[in-house]
Amino acid sequence: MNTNTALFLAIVHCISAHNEDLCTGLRNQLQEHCSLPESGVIIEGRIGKAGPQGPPGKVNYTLVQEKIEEIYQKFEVRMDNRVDQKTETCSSQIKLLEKRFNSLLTGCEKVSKYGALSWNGTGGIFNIYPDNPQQSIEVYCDLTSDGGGWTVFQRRMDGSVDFYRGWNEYVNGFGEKNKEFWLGLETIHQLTKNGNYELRVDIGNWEGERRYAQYGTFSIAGSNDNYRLTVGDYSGTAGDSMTPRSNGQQFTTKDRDNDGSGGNCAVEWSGAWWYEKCHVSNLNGIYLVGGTGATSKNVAWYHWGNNHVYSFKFTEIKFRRKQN
Ligand SMILES: [Ca+2]
Repeated sequence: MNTNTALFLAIVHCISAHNEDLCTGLRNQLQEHCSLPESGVIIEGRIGKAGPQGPPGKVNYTLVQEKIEEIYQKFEVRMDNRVDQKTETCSSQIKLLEKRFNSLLTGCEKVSKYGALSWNGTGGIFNIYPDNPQQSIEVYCDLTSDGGGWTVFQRRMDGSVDFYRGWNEYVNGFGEKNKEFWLGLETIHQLTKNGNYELRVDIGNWEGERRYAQYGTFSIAGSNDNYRLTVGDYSGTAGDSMTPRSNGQQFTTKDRDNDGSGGNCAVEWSGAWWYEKCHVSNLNGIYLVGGTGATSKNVAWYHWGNNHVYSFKFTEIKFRRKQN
């Protein structure tokens, strides 16, 4: 029987017995009992009699501190676990998104300037993922010329890089992609071996004029065929100085003679190119500041350059996947 029930029964009894004193006493008790605040409220002062006195003691603050630390550490571990769990879920989701995004960036035809690692106003350096969304290749993309989408594989602009190099360097590439460079025959082959590609050569002279040669047909064979060039279907303003002596030729360097000459055209003309016997273009030749005093060993483009005796200030060679 709880207190409330006992009091209720007592009141019923006192009313039926007409006992005034008992009723008053019970009423007071009931009032006191019912006016008690709800649980959880702190009451100032003591209610009811004090209990028996306990033995004298002292507070062990070290123990209290230890207990608090133990509780806090448990709490910290629980929080860390939750944060770790969340981080793991988030980073795996980010990786998945990255993979999906990368699988879209198969070449310079698919990138936008907002994804550039560095940007110079008309093009920039990008990571592309031609075969595998986890394996990138760093390339320079020209996103402006004739609608953009070009992968640049050669640039001359100031003579800061030596282009008179051997076979392995022409296979693997050299230079810096936002300055003077050669991307590498093997990379060019790998990036163009599937599908149809076109070629563009941009040339600038020392008088500030730019011209171009564009080719609707372009492919480069693999190493087993010494990166033989197929080029054709010319259009442009610079004249066609690729098809006549370079179409159908293997690549030749100073230490690897694959040309149609009795000697080595790369040695003879101080370059590295798809030489026949030998050339009407020599864009990897010696860089001559000012463009004069040339001897065909220079950066030559026969059909614009007053035969061979003009060395150009600027060249860029690039390819793009054809849309159909
Ligand atoms: Ca030869």
